[in-house]
Amino acid sequence: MNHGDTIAAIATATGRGAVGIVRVSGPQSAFIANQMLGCLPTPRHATLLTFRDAAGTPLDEGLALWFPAPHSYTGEDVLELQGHGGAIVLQQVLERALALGARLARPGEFSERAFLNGRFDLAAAEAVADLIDASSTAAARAALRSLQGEFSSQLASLVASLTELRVYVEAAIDFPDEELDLLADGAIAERLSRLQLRITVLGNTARQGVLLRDGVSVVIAGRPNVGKSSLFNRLAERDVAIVTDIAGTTRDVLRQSIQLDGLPVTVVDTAGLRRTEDTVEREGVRRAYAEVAQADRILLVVDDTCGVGAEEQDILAELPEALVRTSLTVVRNKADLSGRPVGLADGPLGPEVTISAVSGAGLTALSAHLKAVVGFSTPEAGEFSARRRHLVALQQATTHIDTAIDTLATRALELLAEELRLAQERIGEITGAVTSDDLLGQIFSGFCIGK
Ligand SMILES: Nc1nc2c(ncn2[C@@H]2O[C@H](COP(=O)(O)OP(=O)(O)O)[C@@H](O)[C@H]2O)c(=O)[nH]1
Ligand SMILES: [Mg+2]
Repeated sequence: MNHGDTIAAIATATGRGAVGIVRVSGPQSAFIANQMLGCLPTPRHATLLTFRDAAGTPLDEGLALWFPAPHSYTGEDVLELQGHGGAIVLQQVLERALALGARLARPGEFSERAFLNGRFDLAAAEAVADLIDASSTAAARAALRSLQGEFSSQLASLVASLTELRVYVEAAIDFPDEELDLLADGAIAERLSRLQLRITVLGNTARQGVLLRDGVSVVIAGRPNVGKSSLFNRLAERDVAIVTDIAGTTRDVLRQSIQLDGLPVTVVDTAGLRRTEDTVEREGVRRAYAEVAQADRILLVVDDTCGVGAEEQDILAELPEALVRTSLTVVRNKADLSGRPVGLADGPLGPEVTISAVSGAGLTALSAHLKAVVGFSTPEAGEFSARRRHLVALQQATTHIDTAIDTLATRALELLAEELRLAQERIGEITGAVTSDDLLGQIFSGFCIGK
């Protein structure tokens, strides 16, 4: 694909640095190189050259790299100028490239061109950004695997299976006389459920990738003085929040980013939930409820020497029922006083973890529980990064396959074909690849139509 214009940008981070890189991509790149460097550098070799302005005055000296199309990141002619990493010097080099006919690149435009030129698919392009934004080693490793095609290759194999199935079904529709009785031997049903299983497995791995990328938020809530801030400090592994035996100590919302075996978690400490006349504390309570409503997981801390009482029931009554049912863990704190054994148990409101925020007992069980409830397993080989939109698309694809399985019973081949097409389209949305022309090509080349 040919994008008429040439783009340029400073590719390194702003600020002082040992080196700074200006990147140019597009048809004008060779002209820009010749004008600035006085020559076109040998392809893919680092050449030490002087970068000059229009009058021939040196702007900087550094390595010039010339990547002729299509063997470059974008698939176009690319010039990379590695000079000194100063704001002014880089700006001058960039402006020279712009004066020579390039325009300033939009964010992500080099990667966008790489995708449009088929250098990688959409999922891999997204992984480029995820690798740069990775907030943990595990997340970075997963993004690199996606970038290298771990996710894409599995999607491609799903699409191949779907296409193959569609070829059969569409042929049966078009040539009923050929007696391609697909339904008789149950082969289609079996292939559909195998496919369904593969999408589900892929979705589960993708979910890990989403968790690694986005993390989860855990909000600590409860009435005053039960030990919320003490637990918060434990999880943060330092004294962030003020702990006293005075009710109403915490009024602001406090946040801390932590990691549980590579899972990024934002832990939120909140004001004790109670009715109060104090204006400041009341605002704290309002904010606390707002945080709880957005939490991936709520830790309702109770003082285990008192247990779950009327105050806790009042708090629960304020929360959406669905949230309580799906996202609540009761944390029984002060086990050192109550004498209850620490660890995970089932309770009337859902899971309960008994801990002592003061001694740290039960904290390991609490982290293990948190990882388990959000569906996070310790990163292992085969992991790749993914985004929520991928999960949504995979989920929609399974819905279409489900419907396809249902239509088998009615022998409505057109409906079956349509559901398969929609499932493939959803997966194609992940990779950015599917067009109906592709499919037609596949069908005609795979089947002997004239027969
Ligand atoms: N014995 C004991 N005391 C605790 C424990 N956790 C918190 N406390 C005490 O309970 C009081 C209130 O703690 P704090 O963390 O400020 O509670 P918050 O109001 O819920 O944030 C403080 O005096 C803490 O030292 C615990 O596990 N055991
Ligand atoms: Mg507190």
